[in-house]
Amino acid sequence: MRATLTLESTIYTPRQMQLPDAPQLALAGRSNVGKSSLINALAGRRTLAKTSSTPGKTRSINLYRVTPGDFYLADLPGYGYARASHADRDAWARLIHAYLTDNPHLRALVVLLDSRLAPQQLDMDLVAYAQEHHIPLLPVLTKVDKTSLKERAQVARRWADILGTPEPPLAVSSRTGLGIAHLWRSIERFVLATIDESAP
Ligand SMILES: Nc1nc2c(ncn2[C@@H]2O[C@H](COP(=O)(O)OP(=O)(O)OP(=O)(O)O)[C@@H](O)[C@H]2O)c(=O)[nH]1
Ligand SMILES: [Mg+2]
Repeated sequence: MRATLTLESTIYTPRQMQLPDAPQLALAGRSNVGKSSLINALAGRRTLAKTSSTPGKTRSINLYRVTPGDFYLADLPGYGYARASHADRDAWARLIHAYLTDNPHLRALVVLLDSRLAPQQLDMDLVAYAQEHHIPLLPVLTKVDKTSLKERAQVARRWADILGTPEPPLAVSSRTGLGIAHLWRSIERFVLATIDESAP
């Protein structure tokens, strides 16, 4: 898909939460897992979303408008970085909770999972949270340029077990572009499913 992404709003607090009246998918995952890099890879641009090798780069919900298609991708701040204070963690939880619940336009949570790591408790907590709130999941294994096929397959199998899905998470690399076209197709499926549901 040839898409243009435009940063439309930046939300730091639940009070700033003015969401567009259009379908949205949100990218969530641990800090440093590669959410902002994935936004750039999807956009085919290097510097649209700010990335950093230091965890905790994205501190706001950044909403990107996708055209054509007229839907939104939200880059969420990452969780679980060691230097975050309790206050930071509370603020993160409140912001994400406010966004994820009470958002009738949220079509799916794209959960980013590091292909180099065994499933982490915080990631499993996020998955459980989404399942409790009936938010559809689109699981993605990131940074697969850093892992062998064998390592990746092992992590993917463990995640398929945890998620209770026959399909393993989608493998992507923002560095090489592997899996990006496939991810676009999956994203489009979630957006189009809405249109079908709302058809008379
Ligand atoms: N090798 C490799 N490195 C990647 C890939 N994606 C991201 N990175 C690197 O991982 C680091 C973190 O990337 P970000 O995209 O900033 O991560 P984030 O999830 O947005 O992090 P927060 O904003 O802190 O939540 C950066 O140094 C990126 O260059 C990838 O596909 N392959
Ligand atoms: Mg980020």
